[in-house]
Amino acid sequence: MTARTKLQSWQHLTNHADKMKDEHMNDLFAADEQRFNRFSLKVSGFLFDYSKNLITAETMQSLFTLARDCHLEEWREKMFTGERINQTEDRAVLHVALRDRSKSPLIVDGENLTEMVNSALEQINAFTQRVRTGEWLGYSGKRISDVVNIGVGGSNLGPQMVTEALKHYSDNCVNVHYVSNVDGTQIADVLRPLDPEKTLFIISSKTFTTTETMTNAQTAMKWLVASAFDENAIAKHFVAVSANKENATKFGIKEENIFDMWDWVGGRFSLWSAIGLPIALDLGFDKFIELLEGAHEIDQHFYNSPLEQNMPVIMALLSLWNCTFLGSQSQAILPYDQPLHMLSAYLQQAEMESNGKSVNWFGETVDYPTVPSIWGEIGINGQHAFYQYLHQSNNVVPADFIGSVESTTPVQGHHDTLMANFFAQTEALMGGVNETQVREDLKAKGRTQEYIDNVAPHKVHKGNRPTNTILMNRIEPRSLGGLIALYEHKIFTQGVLLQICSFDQWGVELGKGLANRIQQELTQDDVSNPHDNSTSELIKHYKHIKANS
Ligand code: G6Q
Repeated sequence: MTARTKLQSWQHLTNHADKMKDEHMNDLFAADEQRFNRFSLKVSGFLFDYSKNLITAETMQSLFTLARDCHLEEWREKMFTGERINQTEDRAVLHVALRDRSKSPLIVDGENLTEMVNSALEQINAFTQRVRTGEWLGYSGKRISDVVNIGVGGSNLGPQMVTEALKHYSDNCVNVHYVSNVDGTQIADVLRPLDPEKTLFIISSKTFTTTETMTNAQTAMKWLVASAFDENAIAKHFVAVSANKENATKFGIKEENIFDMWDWVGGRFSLWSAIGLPIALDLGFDKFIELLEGAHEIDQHFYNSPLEQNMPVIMALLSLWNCTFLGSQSQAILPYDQPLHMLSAYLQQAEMESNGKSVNWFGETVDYPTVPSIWGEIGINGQHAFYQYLHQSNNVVPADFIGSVESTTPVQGHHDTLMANFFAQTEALMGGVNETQVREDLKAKGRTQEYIDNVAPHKVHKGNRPTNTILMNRIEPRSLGGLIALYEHKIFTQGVLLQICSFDQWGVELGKGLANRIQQELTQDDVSNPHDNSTSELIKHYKHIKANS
């Protein structure tokens, strides 16, 4: 047994889950008229309804007891005060400091992080203004019209998701593009319509060693120099965001064009740092600050609220309940706002890279499932595709439904149709339709008994499928900042509950190393490394076709 499974509260929840598996939410709703009030929360413009989970007051009480047994409040304090809670990399975890504009000093290892953050924000502000007002000019004296962010993973997904979500707030001073894939098709497609004289590149890489990003950056530099016929043009068209100034400078980026980031900011939590530069360029610095402020409001809520009233804590406890105790293996993220179309891809990285691990803080293999796989799509599109599985498959997939009262782009007659679906789906997933109802319905429609007997079993929806509803007023920089922060703190909380090191990513590092080794084999005839039979044959086939085509 591991430390977690030895806890009395954990064991109690295991037994309680066995009993709850026989319950149906329809009965729980019927027995309690106050169920919504009991299991919902309003914070900073977010309404969080978690009443459509297979829970009772006892379940929640037991989960809060478990959180206290796991010393969640103490871990929360450690994060906010800069203790080195990223154990395997021996680093503090302080993305919350990036959005704290209070100016009160935060001293970590003798350095005042608040000062560092504020001066980095000033640098972002000054640069953003120069580009957006046309003071920053390209090599031929033209103003910048297009910005291409080159980066991958944490140096791409956050800024791109936010740019997409807030594109209706852009004044189109500049057009922002993203290149993350080393497949040359992507950079070729992005660069084709662009004018090198008016294009600015941001090379975003915390380590400045990531092969995909370095390869794309080199291609971008060649593209620029082929037009400018002068390497001096690079200084006017390339900036970098990196914690590795030395590598960025060696690569050819001028020191004054490098924006700092720090080892206490994890890649997947970095959009609040200069990694968010494309967001500031697209929307203007003020809106970037609103995004940070929205996140800070939720940071304060998470830091100061008791566990029972704490939205991210409850989100994490429900995920633990549904997955670790009730056995669901995946979770769907289903935004109904079109602007949030990249949210599930973003959260997939945030949650799965953070907690998709099977060894605890002490290096022991855990004896419980950790986090579910995260997947999803825009809800309406999903309804006409995979919702069949959500309603009637054997696997229960808990889902987060995320929607807004107002559309960012109101078009007569659309939003109520969208939201009618939003509400209908969680109702159907919870309530289902039993066989008696199906038979009565078919009978009322005048179907024959034979038809009813054949079809009825196929039309039964068992329901009892857990969903959370997050209802916002509207997508805007502040609310989006808050929404992301809610999930970040959910992820932190899950890590503490599961005793998982949430802030490293050794699984990502392994792939990076292996690819570098194989790349030598693909590009040099005399290099051949030992591999398993399958990998050797695949490489052989690739090289053979390539050599003969
Ligand atoms: C995020 C991960 C990973 C990382 C990318 C890019 O938390 O560490 O997704 O962001 O591998 O790394 P660089 O920013 O160092 O290029």
